[in-house]
Amino acid sequence: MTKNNKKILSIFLIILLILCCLVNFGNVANANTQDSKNISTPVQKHGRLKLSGTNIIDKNGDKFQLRGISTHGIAWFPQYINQEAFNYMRDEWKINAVRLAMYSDPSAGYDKSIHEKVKQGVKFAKDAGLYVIIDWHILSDGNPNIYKDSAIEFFREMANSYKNDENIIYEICNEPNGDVQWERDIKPYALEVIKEIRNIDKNAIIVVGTPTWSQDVDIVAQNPIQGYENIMYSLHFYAATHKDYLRQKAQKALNSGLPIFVTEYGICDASGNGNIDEQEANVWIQFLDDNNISWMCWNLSNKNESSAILGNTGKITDWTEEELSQCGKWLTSKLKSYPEEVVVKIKKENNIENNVENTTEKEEKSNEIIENNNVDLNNEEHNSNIIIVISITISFIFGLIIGSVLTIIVKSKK
Ligand code: IDC
Repeated sequence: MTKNNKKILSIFLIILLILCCLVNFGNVANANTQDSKNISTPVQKHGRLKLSGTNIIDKNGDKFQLRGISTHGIAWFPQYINQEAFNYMRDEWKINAVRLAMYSDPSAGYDKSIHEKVKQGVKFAKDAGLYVIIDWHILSDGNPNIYKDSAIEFFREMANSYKNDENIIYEICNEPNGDVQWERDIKPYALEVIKEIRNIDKNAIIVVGTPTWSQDVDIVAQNPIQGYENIMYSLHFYAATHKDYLRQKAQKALNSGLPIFVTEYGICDASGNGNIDEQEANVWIQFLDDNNISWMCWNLSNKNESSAILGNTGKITDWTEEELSQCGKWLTSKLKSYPEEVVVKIKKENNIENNVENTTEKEEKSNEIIENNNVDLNNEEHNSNIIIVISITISFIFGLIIGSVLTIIVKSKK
């Protein structure tokens, strides 16, 4: 072998070695990024929800509590329906659901064209992996039968669009009020609308409003809807107005087996404004947690009223603590106090223990999950170091073999 040939052979070998290493490093790095993209959203983790007794359970059969925020009327505050805001509230505040409040009375902004806004909101919720409540927000139109035909048309359209989605919840009449009774007015309305939805969407949870601005769950419990699965009933409270007597009504309904969903509550008075009662609000949340009742807080807007969670800011996402109202500060700290929605990699799901009964236990379990997760992450780092060392060794041996073969070929040709 000439000196020149030896030189060429050495350079070739070095390049080959570097290439082998690069390919192997590439694979390792790729595997790592894929892994960190594997973060699960609430819907990925919990999948399709259904009812078991008074509890919502997730795809694994575990008790599940939805916690989130309701928009204000989407005709008045459409700007907060945006992807960044939904992602932000999921990541920073740990919500797992949003409620899209579409007032049904034309005097409150209803028009068929607003359906598109709802659909936009549903898409953002889906892309964020959040559950979404589609709320036919009756209020000034206290009897749901007033706009029943529009309601049926609306829910047919929604059900046709979302019958295969796992994150949809239909709320068919926000707050019946005035001269409206369960058996005479609301139940017949609900039976008709539920039939229309169920013709198309066989599974999704449907929430039915209850008399007296969705407070009389105890009355409904005496004669609930039969013949359909996954039907829940709404209970609404405003903590500075509604106190123990309303919890007692709720307890009575629960005792009779009525599944309750707090699709709206405030920590101020029932006008949506006025005094805030944090102490009473905390008692309420404890009651809801103790009974695994899902809850959605009113409202995502910067309106100058105490139920709005934003202060005087024009921002439509990425809010800082200072930009929140008193209600917003209370709510976000409450949401963040739940450990369950800690983002856990999908493959770690099996570590999560099921059916955790109370908050202390919940916290312990969650710390366990975080610890397990940290141990797993450390293991992962350790494993990938081993992989890198093995890769280099294999590349080196591979290079040596090819080098030797080439040397033999070159020598034999001489
Ligand atoms: C309130 C809004 C307020 C608006 C009013 C009338 O906070 O800005 O002017 O509606 O549209 C409910 C209703 C909910 C109310 C809220 C506070 O579901 O629409 O929002 N509230 O009054 N039930 C009890 C209280």
